[in-house]
Amino acid sequence: MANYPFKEVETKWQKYWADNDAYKVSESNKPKYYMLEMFPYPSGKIHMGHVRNYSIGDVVARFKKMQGFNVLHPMGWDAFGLPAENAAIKHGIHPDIWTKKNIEEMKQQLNTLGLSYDWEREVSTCSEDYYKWTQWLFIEFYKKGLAYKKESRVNWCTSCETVLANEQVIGGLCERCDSKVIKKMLNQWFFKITDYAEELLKDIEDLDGWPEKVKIMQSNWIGKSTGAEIDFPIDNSDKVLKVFTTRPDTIFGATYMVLAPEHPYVEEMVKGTEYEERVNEIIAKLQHMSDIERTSTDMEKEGAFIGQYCINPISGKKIPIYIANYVLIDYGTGAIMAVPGHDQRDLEFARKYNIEVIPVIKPEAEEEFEIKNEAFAKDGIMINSGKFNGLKNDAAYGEICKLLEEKQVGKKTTSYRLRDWLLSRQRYWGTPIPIIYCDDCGSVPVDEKDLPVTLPTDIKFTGTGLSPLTTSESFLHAKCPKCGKEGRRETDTMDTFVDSSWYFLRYTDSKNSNKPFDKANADYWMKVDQYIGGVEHAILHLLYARFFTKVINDLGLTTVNEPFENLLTQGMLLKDGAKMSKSKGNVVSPEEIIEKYGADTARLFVLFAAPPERDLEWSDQGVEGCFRFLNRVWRIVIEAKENNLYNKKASVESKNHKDLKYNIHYTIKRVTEDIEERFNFNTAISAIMELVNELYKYKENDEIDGELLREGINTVIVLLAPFAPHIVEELWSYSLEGGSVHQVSWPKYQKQAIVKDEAEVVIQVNGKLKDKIIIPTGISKEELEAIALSSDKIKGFIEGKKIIKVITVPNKLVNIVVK
Ligand code: ANZ
Ligand code: ZN
Repeated sequence: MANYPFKEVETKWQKYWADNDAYKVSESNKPKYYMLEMFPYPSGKIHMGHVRNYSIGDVVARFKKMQGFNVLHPMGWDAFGLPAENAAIKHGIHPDIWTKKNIEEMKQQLNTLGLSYDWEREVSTCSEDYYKWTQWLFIEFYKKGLAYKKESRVNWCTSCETVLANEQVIGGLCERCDSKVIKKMLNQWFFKITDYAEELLKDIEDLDGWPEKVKIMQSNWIGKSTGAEIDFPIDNSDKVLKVFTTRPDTIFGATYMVLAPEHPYVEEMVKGTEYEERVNEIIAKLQHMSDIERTSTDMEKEGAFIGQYCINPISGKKIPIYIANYVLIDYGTGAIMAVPGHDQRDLEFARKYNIEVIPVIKPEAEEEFEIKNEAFAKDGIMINSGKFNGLKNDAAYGEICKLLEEKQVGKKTTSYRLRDWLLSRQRYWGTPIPIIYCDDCGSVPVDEKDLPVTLPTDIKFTGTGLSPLTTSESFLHAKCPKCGKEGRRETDTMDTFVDSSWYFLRYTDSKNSNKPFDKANADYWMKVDQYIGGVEHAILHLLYARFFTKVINDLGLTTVNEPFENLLTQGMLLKDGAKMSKSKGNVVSPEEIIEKYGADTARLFVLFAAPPERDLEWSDQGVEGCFRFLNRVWRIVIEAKENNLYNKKASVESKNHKDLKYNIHYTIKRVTEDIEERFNFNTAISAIMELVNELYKYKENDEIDGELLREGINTVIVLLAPFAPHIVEELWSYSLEGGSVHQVSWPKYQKQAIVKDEAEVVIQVNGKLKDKIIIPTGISKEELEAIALSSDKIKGFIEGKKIIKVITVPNKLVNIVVK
């Protein structure tokens, strides 16, 4: 038989679904389920990673719908960003045109996959009716003091004259032109995400539906440390040096101080001294180094004495002040007390510059204790620490903090690694920041009635560090919303992570033209019940989305405080053991596979080849196998109808019927549990494959029960519906079952059908195991006892003895007590 005509089938049903608004949803009083996959950047073509991500989501959406939920399953476009701007510079196409064309193409490709999206809720972050509300939210943040502008150090390419993200600086050089990158102070917009650091951290605990590894990454990114801030007076000066330490218990071991080279005190202290030149040398060297490089443990420690001393506020000891490459300006206070006995980085530095090492904690068991090449970072007993000697160091920690507070030279404190979110970009293709500068009124947010601040089209791509928006005269000039005087617009646009931090809320009410979304709608649909995307978003996107959700909640716009109930991070797609990527040239295009085998096969393969979180190895044979399986399903349905198999009647109750009934219902149970509890789509699919094999065997029997065969075949069609949505529609309609199979209720297994009708019974004599027998279930106690007593093995043990009593547990055990 020829292969099934997947092309006609798939086109036919895609059209049917579109014509019938099959996936349109609205708010109702049914229980809801919000299924969301991370929206794509409209690069122009979908790749296999998209196919996998969206197929996983589609299975869940279709399954939940069949279970009776009101399912929201939307799709949209993360449509601002650099590639569109680069295409514009390179090919002279306007970013807007480039982006819209890509969206059209990708949407068409997504539709060939048969994904159950409600396209009426489509959002595109670059459209005015979306970014109007991104701007509106920015202003709400601004009013709450959560958006502010400050001077900050940025990576600056000296040739492109533009700001670079940390990832764009490779070994101190610009990724694009290999020119020197320096640090430069620029006035930039920030979101005050640090105000939410504690809440973002604490609430991770309640994210039960998130993978552990993502929760750990988020915690580490927030990076909470508890410790103390301590003031060290600078000798011969009225200044104090404030340090942050997690180890106030080691204060007697502080033998030098270190300032970050960029610390404002440094310049003041060395200006005009013999130390100035060396210090400048070190600072120059550090400009080409990322924070990650600077703090890595392999990094060669380097620094210099700067000619001044501090006084240890507890011991009174006078200690030298250094600068060093391993101390960062924007963590803690940008200065440390260095304790080489107990901190490895300090020890390496101290050895290099011959600075004294004083151990102040020793292991409990050792008498003689000396620091060699390794700092002692464990707990122990205090030494060389005046009146604290002999205490355990954790007790000393508390005592020393108390003393610091009494003397008013320090206090317990908490420090976070999380920095405020720098959102300014000197770019064109992004959401304009809705602020007007006025000589009299300062920064003034644009009035709500004047939103959106639209992107002008009369711009030039300057190729300098200035935002292209500075070249638009029509854009630049605006009246101050407060006093009406001529003002000047902000020309930076927003980081695209801002756009994607609230899109899941917009989907709940995507057409609203009066507000970002209606509270009732958002409250009905949120949280997202299942969110699926790549693990590369495990930190920033998810953290920013959580931050936005919390602020939006505090603004009273929703009741939810977290956006995503369950999170699944899907694995990578590999081919020949390597990640599928353009640069490796090992890409399999979805178009090619769909052309050759159809969308149902493509979907089935990516779902069958591995569980969703795991990496998936591409296999041509695997794809072939899935295609053959769908053909097998196709043929049995056709054959059953053509040969009138459903009308057959069996005259006897045979074991074959019973076994098939068992298999049908056991398969329903397995598939349901595999989808619902574990997302083990691979084992769910293989269970369906096994049932198909059983059906093929069954129909070859002399006697078949047509009704039962029909039940089996229909079960296959229904269970397969979430995975391969087109072929099942065709087969359902071919079998004249009526309506769309996607409207059918998900089947429930019958409990009796999967009760095994045999049981293994243990026979004991005086509590000791002597025999095991298989019996039909449901026989009476007396019958079971009689069978047990007549067992040949048992007879040997009880012969000539007196039976005192027989204890019987039906289907399980018979214990014969003898004397
Ligand atoms: C003295 C000390 C003794 C320290 C000791 C550690 C061990 P986390 O846990 O990451 O928060 N530190 C503080 N600010 C720094 C900066 N801007 N750049 C580099 N290092 C800095 O680390 C806190 C510890 O890292 C602080 O505690 C400080 O060194 C150092 F046995 O102070 B500690
Ligand atoms: Zn003004």
